[in-house]
Amino acid sequence: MPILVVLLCLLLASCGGGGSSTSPTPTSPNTFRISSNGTISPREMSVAPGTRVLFVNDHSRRHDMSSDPHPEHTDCPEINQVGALNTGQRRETGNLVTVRTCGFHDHEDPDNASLRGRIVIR
Ligand SMILES: [Cu+2]
Repeated sequence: MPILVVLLCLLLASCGGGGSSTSPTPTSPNTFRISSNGTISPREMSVAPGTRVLFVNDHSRRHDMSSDPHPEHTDCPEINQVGALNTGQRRETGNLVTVRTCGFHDHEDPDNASLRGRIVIR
């Protein structure tokens, strides 16, 4: 009998009475991070339609994350919502609702391969 109760709890995820299904973990799994050596990682990420992606800048200088192509930034305007990130700042994209591949770059350093990447929405 107790085993059955535990199984029901796992299936329904509603035991405990909190009523909240949000995780207390503050960091999103869908995160691009610019490290202290100025390299973004990962280089490519696959997400489901409707996902927001977080950009975190741990580098000692500002980076302006923008959609390809440079300088128009027209492919995936949701990425342009990230914009300029000073050291220590983080910001999300808009909802990436269209199934496609979105390239991005640092608008202030557009040819730097260490700051280019892709989001595959599928
Ligand atoms: Cu640009």
